[in-house]
Amino acid sequence: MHEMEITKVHAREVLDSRGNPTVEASVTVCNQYTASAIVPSGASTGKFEAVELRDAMLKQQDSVTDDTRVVWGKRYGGKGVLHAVKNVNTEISECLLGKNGLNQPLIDEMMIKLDGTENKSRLGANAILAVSMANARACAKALGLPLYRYLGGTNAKILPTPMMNILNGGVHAKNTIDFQEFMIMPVGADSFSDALRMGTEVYHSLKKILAKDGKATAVGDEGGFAPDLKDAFEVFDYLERAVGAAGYECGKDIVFAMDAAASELHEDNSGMYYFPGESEVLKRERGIDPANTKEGIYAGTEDTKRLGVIRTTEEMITLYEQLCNRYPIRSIEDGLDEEDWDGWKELTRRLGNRVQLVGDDLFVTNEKRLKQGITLGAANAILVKVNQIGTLTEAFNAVECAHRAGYRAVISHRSGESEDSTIADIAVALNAGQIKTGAPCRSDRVVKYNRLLRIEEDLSGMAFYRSPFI
Ligand code: 2PG
Ligand code: MG
Repeated sequence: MHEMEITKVHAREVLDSRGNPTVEASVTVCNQYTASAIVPSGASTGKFEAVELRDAMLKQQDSVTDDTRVVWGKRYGGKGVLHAVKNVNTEISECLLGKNGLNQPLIDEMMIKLDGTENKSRLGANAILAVSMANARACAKALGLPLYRYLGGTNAKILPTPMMNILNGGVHAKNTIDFQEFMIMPVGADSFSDALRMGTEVYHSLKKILAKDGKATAVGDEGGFAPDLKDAFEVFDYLERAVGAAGYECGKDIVFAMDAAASELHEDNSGMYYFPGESEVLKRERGIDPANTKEGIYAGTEDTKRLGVIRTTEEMITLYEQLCNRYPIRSIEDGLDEEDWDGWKELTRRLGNRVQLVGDDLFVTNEKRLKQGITLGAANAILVKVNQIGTLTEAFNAVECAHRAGYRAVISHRSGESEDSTIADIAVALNAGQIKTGAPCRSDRVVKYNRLLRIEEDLSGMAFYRSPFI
């Protein structure tokens, strides 16, 4: 069976975990096997990501009537994806009907060419990726193979170490924590199911400790708790307590990871990093109502003339060194801004031999940017988010490029997710060894963990789990 003719391509608008519209595509091969995939969506999106087409972006030259443009532009506050859906149901469908779905790289390339732009801004990366994923799923189904096996072949067997984001901050929560994600990695587990259990036990013990201290236990976008805490040191103190209370040893059973998402803190005009949460805590500690505060009345830095915790690149690197000296942090993602290449070089020089430094907004799953980083010696790992680049083939190429250069690859969700669990299969297919998919809370996160449990069972004793840091 060397041909899987694509006989139908269809898309629809569905909702993601934040209640925002997103694209779901269904692909049918051989008139018989239909599978669907849903595209995720980020909040702390990198400047260099492929374009997620939203209806508010409709232009005069786009092939819809003026009336439609107005109506679509208003739905869901402009966040509708009817234009991307239309692109799938017209141009993309016409282009792919009759083609061999088994030839995934060719299918992806045809869509890239059809789009014709550098960043998939004409048809939308959301339109293209939905079809790319649904096509792979349909072919796997037709062959009677689980997706991880279809994508990865016979050697796909490494179950990833989860990076579980149990404390949320930054743009994923409305609290005073400036860094976006604080994660635990159960590296001491013997299997994925064990790792998931350990991480989940720590999650529950953290909830108890926060509640006991009178802190909020409501959760952020990725299911982690989102209390008001002072700074990253206080967060890691809580994580250490939670690990201990759950009966585990920090640094041995469980290590820490964080995503600073520093591009969100970076100010292009000053070139520095502004910490609004830490600044807010400072104001509260001085007993002054921030609402009645005019910028500049407190002691800020001379450059900015306002109260605030502001750090230079050098100060950011020093902060990471201090954190890594104090806590068992093994991975830092987006420690610096997506355009601060010199800073990244210095960060890698100072911490790269003992900490995994992951480029997310820096690389945007884009082989070209990754190659630039490899040449410069910036970071030593890449975060892989399929919707940052827009096709499975390009995401896989980025992972292969990373591995060739001795960089690690972490397969990742977005903060806006759905019931789609494709990334769990991708992590195993590519033997990536690490997955970042939120807290063990909220079905949009848990669906990936549960899928990995099923894959582990499916591999019946051949599944392989080990710490990525040994
Ligand atoms: C990140 C992601 C996922 P977002 O920054 O790594 O955790 O967040 O999807 O909002 O970009
Ligand atoms: Mg990130």
